[in-house]
Amino acid sequence: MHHDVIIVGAGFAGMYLLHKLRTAGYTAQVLEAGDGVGGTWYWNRYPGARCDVQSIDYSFSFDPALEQQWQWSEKYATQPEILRYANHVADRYDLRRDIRFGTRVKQARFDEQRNVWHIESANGEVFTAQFYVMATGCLSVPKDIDIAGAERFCGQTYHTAHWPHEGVDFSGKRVAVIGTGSSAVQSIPLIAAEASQLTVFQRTPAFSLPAANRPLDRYEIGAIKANYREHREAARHSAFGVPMPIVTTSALEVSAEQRQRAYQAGWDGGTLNGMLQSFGDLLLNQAANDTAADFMRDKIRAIVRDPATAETLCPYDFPFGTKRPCLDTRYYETFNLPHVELVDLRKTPLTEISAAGVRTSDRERAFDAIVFATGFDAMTGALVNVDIRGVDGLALKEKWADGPRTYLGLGIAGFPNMFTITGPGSPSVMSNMMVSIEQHVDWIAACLDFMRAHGHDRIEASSDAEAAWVEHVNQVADATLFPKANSWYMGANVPGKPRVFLPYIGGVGPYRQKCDEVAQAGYAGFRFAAAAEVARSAG
Ligand code: N01
Repeated sequence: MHHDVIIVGAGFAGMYLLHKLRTAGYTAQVLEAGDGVGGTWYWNRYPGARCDVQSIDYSFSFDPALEQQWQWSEKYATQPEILRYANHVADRYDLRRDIRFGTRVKQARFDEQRNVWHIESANGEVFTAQFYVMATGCLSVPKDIDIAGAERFCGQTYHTAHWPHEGVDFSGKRVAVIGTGSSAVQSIPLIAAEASQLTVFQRTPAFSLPAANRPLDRYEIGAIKANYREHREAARHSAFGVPMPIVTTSALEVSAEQRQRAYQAGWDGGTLNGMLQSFGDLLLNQAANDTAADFMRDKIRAIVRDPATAETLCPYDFPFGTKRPCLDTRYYETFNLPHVELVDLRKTPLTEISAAGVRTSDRERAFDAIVFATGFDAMTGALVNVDIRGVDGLALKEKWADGPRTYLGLGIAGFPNMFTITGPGSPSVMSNMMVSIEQHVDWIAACLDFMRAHGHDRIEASSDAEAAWVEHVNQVADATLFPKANSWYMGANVPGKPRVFLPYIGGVGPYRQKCDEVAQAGYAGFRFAAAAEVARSAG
């Protein structure tokens, strides 16, 4: 089956791209491994799963009628509500007729003679298209469980990213949670509410802020909707895709009392970036960052009653904000419950999973269920999991052996007519994904229109433009504290993965401006060709 565009993934990126392209008169087919739309919100159904970007921001802006009609019920929407929204979008724009569910893409190969992508699914179906777009998300491939013996365990095992659709009842069960990132921080309080005993195995403590979640009342929603267009525009030109005042003051140039007040306001505000953006240098200057980290550790000590447990929950070995902070609802408070235990894997490393439970260097603990909240092969995992072959049969996996190389996180030299949405080298996970998704989709659609208008059949990022962009992405990251952390932003959570800062931290607004300038300059840094020229040069 031939289409103008094959899109992989029916999350928010794939859905909006399908809608946008169809409206512009292209034929497009989405291939989706799951049985429903929603991407990350289809898979991550663990208890407590919510978005920690506010609902009013974590939603599409492309259709004013949609944003006026849809009613979010809470400041931070739950996974089921976001999934309902995704399904509403699919129905509203009649997307399902061009989405093939249960179709996992295995291989994609570019045919240079015909200027066409050949895409093969795991069940042997073959599709062809002029353009191939990976809308596969940044956190969609769970990291392999790198703990010996996991297959030996006789009880139930779960991964937060592949939670059973029917839910899990932990009542009366002895439960282990391994990991303390966002997925664990959200699920631990709810699992503790059901389980008879909960043991949390922590290797690296996270910094977590209270979400201060609450229902949205209709007056508040009305006020937002009255001003939605301006709000969206501000988001597009902001640092992280959410409108926020830009503070340039250093944390070190104000008094201790002023700092405390600013941090307290950030803590009380209940947003992911509020505290981080209370001063201009928290992500740039270690001494400034230390003041925020000290504030956070004091908060943990004030909440957690047992001093030894509190100290174990205090992060020390990375600057605040350089591993993604978490937003929680009663996470630290959960460790005050008598049936909740925290195991510090730095003191007693996890040696293996046994038939009965989890063995650490000092002892074995028996469980009925183990929850792996161990994270993802972020940003590149979903891209290299497909065997993608570009010019001269070059494999993407091979090209990226030392880390991903892209031009703007949109195009890759050697892979003509292929785009990535929120790919490595773009703001992606350093932003409100909805804003970045819409920006990439709009940019790609405008690029295809440009090609159609100019009779171009092929587009490819040049190696020079790609090299310059990779250098810029690294320079910007190196000016921050991010490289100090062993984070998934750095690829450091996956054994053997090259240590490279994966997203672009230059800001959503400046990045958008750069992409717009590239487009206005006739897609500077990309090379175009007509099919005839391609065939001649190949021959
Ligand atoms: O994964 P993570 P996540 N033995 O990588 C530990 C987004 N998200 O699924 O740090 C023992 O953050 C690991 O320890 P360490 C969000 O962007 C968003 O929680 O490697 N422990 C860590 O504690 C988030 O950042 C939302 O030492 C092991 C944990 O497992 C991203 O997804 C909600 C281990 C993994 O934490 C990933 O979050 C959820 C081992 N062998 C997620 N291997 C919202 O928007 C790993 N760990 C709300």
